[in-house]
Amino acid sequence: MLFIVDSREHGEALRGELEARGIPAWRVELWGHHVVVTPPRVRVEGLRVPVRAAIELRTEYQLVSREWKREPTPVRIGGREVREGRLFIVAGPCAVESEEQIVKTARFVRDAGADALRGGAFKPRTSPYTFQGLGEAGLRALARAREETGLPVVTELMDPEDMPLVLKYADALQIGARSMQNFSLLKKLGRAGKPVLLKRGFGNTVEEWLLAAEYVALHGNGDVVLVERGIRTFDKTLRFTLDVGAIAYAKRHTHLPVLGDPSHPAGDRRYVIPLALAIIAAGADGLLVEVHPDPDKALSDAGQQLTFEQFRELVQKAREIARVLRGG
Ligand SMILES: [Mn+2]
Repeated sequence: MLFIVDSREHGEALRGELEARGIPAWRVELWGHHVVVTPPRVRVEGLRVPVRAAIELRTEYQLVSREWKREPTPVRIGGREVREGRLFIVAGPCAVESEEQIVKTARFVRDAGADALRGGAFKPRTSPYTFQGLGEAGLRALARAREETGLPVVTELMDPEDMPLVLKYADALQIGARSMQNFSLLKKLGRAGKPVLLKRGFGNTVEEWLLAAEYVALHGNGDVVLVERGIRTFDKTLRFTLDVGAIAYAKRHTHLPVLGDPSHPAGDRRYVIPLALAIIAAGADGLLVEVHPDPDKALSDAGQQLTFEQFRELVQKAREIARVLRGG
């Protein structure tokens, strides 16, 4: 149940009243609303505190539902905005490998039309023997690339203990597929004070993904961008199966911006552009895509990172598709 109230004071009073009745309640200030939240399907009658609206949702996720907040939520990253009706493109290498590599990539993707720079400094790798990322040196290189280009920086946070360090350098925190249900991490993100790009786990349902976003919002951070990046299915032709239906569904059922990552489901750079166009056609607000100055020599995900030339082609086609479908 969601209660919209007029002020922080009314919110506190209502939370107190609910808790006195044995009903767990959270008070949050999100998207310009004072909201008190209880678990779904709780029946409350005869409240003393004045409420502007009491909203019963049909879904387990409540705050992120579009059922009560019809207008889409824009999310600011650095000086830019991810929002409905305009493509937001985050581009950069899978991993930061050197300052030279990240600055070179940042310059190119900015000139080609990217809105933000991505690059991993802490890499979740399947094998413990492969490149694990440069750590803080990688974060410093990202900050250098931001200085050079003005592009805001998006990078993955894996370990909750690294949050203060990553926050020092990043404009937005990416939560990887493997961390999507790290609930203690999700709760901490509520107090991060910076936007979160929440990737869907490759073994997770859409509802689990939206409930992960609900965790972050319920703990105080409404700046969440959902990212579909492919799931595991019986089919092994491409690396993962891009779930375009999940994008259309998330756009309809939540008010949060939705991006798609065409690189990880493709696993092969020849398929990245077609998947990117499908992501946009399905209604996503933008892309998170891997680009490398010399992909064959990349230290991670070599096969799927786009060349500079391919990225230029992608941006052109992506903007054309967006224009045809929604005029922007
Ligand atoms: Mn990667």
